[in-house]
Amino acid sequence: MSDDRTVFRTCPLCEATCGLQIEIEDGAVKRIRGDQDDVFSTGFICPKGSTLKQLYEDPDRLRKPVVRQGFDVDGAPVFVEVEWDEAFAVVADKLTAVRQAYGNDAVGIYLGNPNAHNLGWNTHARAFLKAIGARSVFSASTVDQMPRHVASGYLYGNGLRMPVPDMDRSDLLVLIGTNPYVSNGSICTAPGYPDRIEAVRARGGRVVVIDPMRTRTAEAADQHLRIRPGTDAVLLAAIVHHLIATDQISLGRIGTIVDGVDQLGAAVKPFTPDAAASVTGIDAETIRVLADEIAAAPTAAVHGRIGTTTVEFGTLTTWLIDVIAIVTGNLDEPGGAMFPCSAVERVRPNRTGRPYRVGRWHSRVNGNPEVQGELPVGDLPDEILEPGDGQLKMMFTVAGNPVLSCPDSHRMDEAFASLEAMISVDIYLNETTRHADVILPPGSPLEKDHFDIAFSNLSIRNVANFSPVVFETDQPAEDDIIARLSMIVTGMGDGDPDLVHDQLVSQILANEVRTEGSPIEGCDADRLAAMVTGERGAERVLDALLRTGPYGDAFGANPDGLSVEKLRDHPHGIDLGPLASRLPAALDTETARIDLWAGPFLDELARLEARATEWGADDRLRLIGRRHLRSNNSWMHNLDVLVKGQPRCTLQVNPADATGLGLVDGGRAAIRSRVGELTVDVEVTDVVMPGVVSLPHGWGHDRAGARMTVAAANAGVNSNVLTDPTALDPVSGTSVLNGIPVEVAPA
Ligand SMILES: Nc1nc2c(c(=O)[nH]1)N[C@H]1C(S)=C(S)[C@@H](COP(=O)(O)OP(=O)(O)OC[C@H]3O[C@@H](n4cnc5c(=O)[nH]c(N)nc54)[C@H](O)[C@@H]3O)O[C@H]1N2
Ligand SMILES: Nc1nc2c(c(=O)[nH]1)N[C@H]1C(S)=C(S)[C@@H](COP(=O)(O)OP(=O)(O)OC[C@H]3O[C@@H](n4cnc5c(=O)[nH]c(N)nc54)[C@H](O)[C@@H]3O)O[C@H]1N2
Ligand code: SF4
Ligand SMILES: [Mo]
Repeated sequence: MSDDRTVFRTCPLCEATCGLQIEIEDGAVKRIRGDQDDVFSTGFICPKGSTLKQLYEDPDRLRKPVVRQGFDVDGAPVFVEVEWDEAFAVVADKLTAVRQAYGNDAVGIYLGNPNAHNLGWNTHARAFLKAIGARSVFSASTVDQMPRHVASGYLYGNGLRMPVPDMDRSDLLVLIGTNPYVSNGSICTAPGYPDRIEAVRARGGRVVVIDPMRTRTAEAADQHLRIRPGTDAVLLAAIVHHLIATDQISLGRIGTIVDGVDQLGAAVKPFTPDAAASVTGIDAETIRVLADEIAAAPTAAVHGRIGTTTVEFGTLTTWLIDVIAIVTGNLDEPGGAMFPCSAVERVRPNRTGRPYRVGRWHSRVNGNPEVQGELPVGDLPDEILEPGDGQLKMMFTVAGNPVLSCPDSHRMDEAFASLEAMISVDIYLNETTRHADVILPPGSPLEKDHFDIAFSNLSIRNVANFSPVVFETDQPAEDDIIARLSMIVTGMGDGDPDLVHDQLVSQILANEVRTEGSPIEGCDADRLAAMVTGERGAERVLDALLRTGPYGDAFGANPDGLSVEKLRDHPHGIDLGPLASRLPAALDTETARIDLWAGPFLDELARLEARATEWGADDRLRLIGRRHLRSNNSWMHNLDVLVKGQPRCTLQVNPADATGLGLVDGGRAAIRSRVGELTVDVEVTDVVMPGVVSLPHGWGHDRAGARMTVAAANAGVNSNVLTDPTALDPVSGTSVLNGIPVEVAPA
């Protein structure tokens, strides 16, 4: 029987959550296009979206678990395919051996970026993390957005309460250190982001981009300000300074719930626009005019991403962005910075009566504080390699490639190679997973249910969209894999994953029936559990979350409300409307107020002042990163359609610097940082500002023993060989990936 059909689903590859229309002919994907009827993306798609076909078909993608059985004569690991039960038995043996020899503190975990896009991980992570009980949890968050969580924690009492730019209604959009024409946006789920930027201008608004590079986003903006890497906090503090000095503070509706505005003036006093000009490279008058424009615009949204978070003052920078929204009356107002309300969120304020805290424990070797339950990933190599009590001997990695994505890659590689045991949940045998004893491969995206639990909380419209499995497979998805791992870890043996799925559903419902204000408060949880639908574990947990969420059907009490079944009937998604003001109800601070000085920000401003003086006298070349539309961190370089064409892993150098350094376009350069050295192809271009060089991350696919044929043929070099693991934002533990001091010379 031929399998011909058209299906619709949400692309899980980046934060934009585009709707895809997938045509299937004879059981194979014929074509993937943007879904014109998707309620949110209305047909937008980027070149990666259609590659779900190539990813599904990629012969290198693992179809069965593999277990490492020694090394070949060249030292490369040798893997053999095994059945799932056998693979889980090896996991259990390894875990028991390590725990017996060293105790539970010897077990750590690294969580990669695709988890955020994965339904099964989002529904089941809690079970696994609780079971494993590890203090050594590391993730891509500390090479990414951790400053955003920490700033939110202190300001709003909840590290997951993140404002997004309400750009569809903004009169002024200021984008700092983000390049959505390439990345398609981050901590701002907005499919068709480029079109939305153009729409701001088309309706008479203004778009300003602040970036050391003349990016495609900068080219599309009304104004582009080139800034010296790492100095954004100085610029933003100067904006606040000017707003206060010129009496342009206007708190608006939330003025009654904000404390500490009076102290701002003294705190930002040293950061005059004139002082900021010499540090940032942006002249004082331009800074004043930008501040005036933000104050004068009917609505303004300032949004910062990677260029503002992966720097030494990442948390302070993020806090300053929110402070500007607060003091100009743009927080929680249409057209400003607003809080989404996801279909799966628990809406009731969760006031704990306790302030937001970090540092509940510290990394063993370097003593860095825990944040959001994690330790800085820059500390991971030391935690593995440095002997002593609590040394890590076993790691789990789930959807992560830290050997390419995290600082000081050579040492990270050495660390993973030295482990006594390593288990990876991953779809590829790559630079990181080649060190694993067992790789457990979930199916490809087309073989999994999908709902964006994480990104519906970061979305510029409230939308709900469920995507059922397209192709059945006997490869389990993350929910089943994580359930089985949780049982092994808790000593329940290798049981039926349904036990874990059912337990998760029961916990959600039991909690809800006990919670004041829940739509199912006081109901019989067991009776409701029997009403939960879904063929798979993640789907059932999602159903429980949706039905008890802010738009849920409350198991019949609100018959028009959401459930998985209802979403299945709406393959193009359900639009839940524009963002609405949510403060003060959405505050989880102990006082239900916003205290600007909760947290270390006064000290951070003092630290910034001291550093700014040093920066003024420091003219070393600075390395920053860059993304490409056809990339996705380190893991999509195995798809020929995405890597063909000109090699993209080049060091971009400004013509003036090239002349000074004796570099030529197409030549080779040696680039050296405090921790590493690389030889790389040079591209001379004035896209990058003088004094700055740019190299993309996620390359360097030349390690023996990986099985990524296409990537190996387009290896490139790994920029994180140059990243210094000790350079971090001390507040959030986030690595400095932008503004790294380097020396460059002809090779
Ligand atoms: N120098 C520099 N370094 C950077 C950055 C930078 O800008 N500059 N950016 C940083 C950022 S923002 C991030 S998020 C990190 C990313 O850091 P990581 O998340 O560690 O790296 P990725 O390259 O995203 O690797 C993802 C892994 O998940 C696997 N995978 C893909 N899909 C699935 C799936 O469905 N299930 C499972 N189980 N596995 C899957 C892939 O095979 C790969 O092994 O990199 C960071 N590193
Ligand atoms: N095509 C593609 N899309 C992606 C990814 C990908 O790898 N490829 N990765 C995804 C992930 S995991 C994430 S987190 C997002 C990231 O999303 P974005 O943050 O939008 O991604 P980038 O393109 O890295 O943009 C960062 C910008 O900051 C600039 N910058 C560097 N240093 C500084 C600085 O000190 N100050 C300022 N103001 N700017 C600076 C850089 O030049 C760059 O243009 O993208 C996601 N989308
Ligand atoms: S922009 Fe992101 S979500 Fe949209 S098609 Fe491209 S990769 Fe997929
Ligand atoms: Mo990221």
